[in-house]
Amino acid sequence: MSINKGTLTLARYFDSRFVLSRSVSTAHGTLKQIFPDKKLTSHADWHKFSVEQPEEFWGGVARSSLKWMVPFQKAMNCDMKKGQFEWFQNGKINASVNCIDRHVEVDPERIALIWEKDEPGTEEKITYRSLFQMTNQIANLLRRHNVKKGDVVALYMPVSPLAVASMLACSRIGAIHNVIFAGFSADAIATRVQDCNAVVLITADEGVRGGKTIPLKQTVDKALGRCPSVKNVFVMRRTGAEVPMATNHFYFQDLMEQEKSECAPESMQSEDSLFLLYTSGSTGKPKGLVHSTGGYLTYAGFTHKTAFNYQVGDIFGCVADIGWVTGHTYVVYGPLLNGGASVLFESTPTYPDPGRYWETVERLKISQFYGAPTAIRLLLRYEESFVNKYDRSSLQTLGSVGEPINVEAWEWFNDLVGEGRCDLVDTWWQSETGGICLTPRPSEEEAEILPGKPMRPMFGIEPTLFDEKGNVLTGKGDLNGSLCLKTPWPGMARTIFGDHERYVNTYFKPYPGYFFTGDGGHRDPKGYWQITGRMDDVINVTGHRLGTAEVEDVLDEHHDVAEAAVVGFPHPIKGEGVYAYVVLKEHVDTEREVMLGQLREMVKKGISGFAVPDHIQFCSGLPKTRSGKIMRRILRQVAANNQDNLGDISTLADPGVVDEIVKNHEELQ
Ligand code: 6R9
Repeated sequence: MSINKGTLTLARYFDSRFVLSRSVSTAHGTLKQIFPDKKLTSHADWHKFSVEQPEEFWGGVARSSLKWMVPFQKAMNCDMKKGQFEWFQNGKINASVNCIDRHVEVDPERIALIWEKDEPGTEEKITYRSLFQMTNQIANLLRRHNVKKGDVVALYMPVSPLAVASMLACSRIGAIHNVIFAGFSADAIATRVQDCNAVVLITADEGVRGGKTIPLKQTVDKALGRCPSVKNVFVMRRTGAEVPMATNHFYFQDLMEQEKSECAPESMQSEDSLFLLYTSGSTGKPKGLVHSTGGYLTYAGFTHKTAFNYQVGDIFGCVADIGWVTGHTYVVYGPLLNGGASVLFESTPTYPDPGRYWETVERLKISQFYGAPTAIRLLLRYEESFVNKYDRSSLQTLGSVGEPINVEAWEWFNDLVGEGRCDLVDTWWQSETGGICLTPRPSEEEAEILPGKPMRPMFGIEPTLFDEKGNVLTGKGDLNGSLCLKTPWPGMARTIFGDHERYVNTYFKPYPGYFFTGDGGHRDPKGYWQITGRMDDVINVTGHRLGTAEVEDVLDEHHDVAEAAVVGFPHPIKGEGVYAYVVLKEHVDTEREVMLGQLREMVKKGISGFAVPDHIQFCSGLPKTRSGKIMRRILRQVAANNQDNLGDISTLADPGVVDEIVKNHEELQ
């Protein structure tokens, strides 16, 4: 039986949820409502329609799912060759109105956010009415401090309702938010703030994670000297710790209280920027990806609803930090656009013990649980009782994101956590794509879901593989190649802040007419998709993207280091670990252990703890081609303990360095 829960009151829905069965084909039900004249029945037909007529498809979705202040005239005007995209031309819209006001009008007491704080059992629930109030107060506060449409506001905050309200407050007044992950170092904050010229920085006295406090304000203070664009700093009280305050630093909540709880929303062009988010690329400097308003919102809301079969009344539990794109799209924008209740998870998977996720599922009655494979791989090492002792009957869909999920982790998640009765969706996407692009659901009701593969394209997405020569791979066999996307979709990033040329060169030049993802892909004879890993010098450590060049740049700064090369290697929990090869200058007599400590500390200070190399190997030279290019392939093989399989090394300028590297590596093990 298929029911439309949107027509039930919340109370009735909660009474009836375990009696009524859910239909996995809700996505198709939604599409039938949007396009009543289309006589399409199969998933394949709907998908074909979405990629062959993207203008009609996305126009219909955007019109029916969002509130427009001025309706758009033309749904799309895109040129994949030039990397130019315009969605919902001349339409005017405000993100905060769509995420909050619409729901306050119909059901102000509905829960919008559940703040799952670090200490279990201390959660706070925030209604749409109170989210509206907080957001409007912050919006007024920002305006009072001269923040204007188009200005950038940087956030360095713990996962919290005030962080969400700050993001939405920016959108209310047309400012662009730039959330910086609250685990990044002062140097990383400074680089990002300098790049985007943020005028305000919002932070907290301290963060709290896993029973420990994190000195956020102190870290910000170390960065501020290098951030002349920042005129004011607002400090949220999270722990109440005493922190130094300069004359332009203000306690956030104190000032908010003095503001009115209504603020007229700015009417934004669909293409105006909603946010910036920095992500690692294959060169040292992180890229500030820019996301649009109308297009991003359309894609965030639609993919959240369809990939997870989200329906009003469900409690959506995405445990990602808001500092990553997953937090933006599936903690904040997706759930709120759909009038949902979203969990803000402040803690860690093992605090106070490895049962934390499942205890939270039981206590909050989470319906969709969305997390990262690295956490699953960590948890599956503990006894099953950490899962079994909690009631998980509220769970309907499980999701995985951030890196490939290996079969063992998939099976543990699916069979033990989900008791084999939930859909487990391995979702592939990127900061660049704005939302999920490959996912087993939506699909035909009862369609098979196989372990460890995102399997199927989202509506509007047309994955394509290329071989090394730049030819499209076709045929029904097993295909491996460079993964590109053919049809434009509204959620894609529009540019790299301040460097449109880098955007075009990175994503649209490698395969003209296609968006290049940077990932390798595999398509099996049944047509199911799988990701084989990055094709560039980006590695994935505990689900965090890290450019090897970023780490190299930091190591190179050490006065005794002549050269460094960093590669990833397979790591049982982190997915990939960081392996650094370091060549010291001549006549360096610093002790090895001291040097190791200094290098590790530099990476922690320069980037963040997760970037610190697991192994640092000193060597007298790096394997290079005659033209001076480092042969990373060899370094990767050695780091992965595959030294017997180095392939052709005849093109090296000095093959002798390889013997030394292999020997030293073996001694390190
Ligand atoms: C959403 C997010 C993007 C990169 C991406 C790919 C890897 C993400 C994956 C996956 C295999 C999945 N990735 N999801 N690999 N299977 N389900 O993670 O964005 O931080 O930008 O990272 O992560 O390599 O290119 P982002």
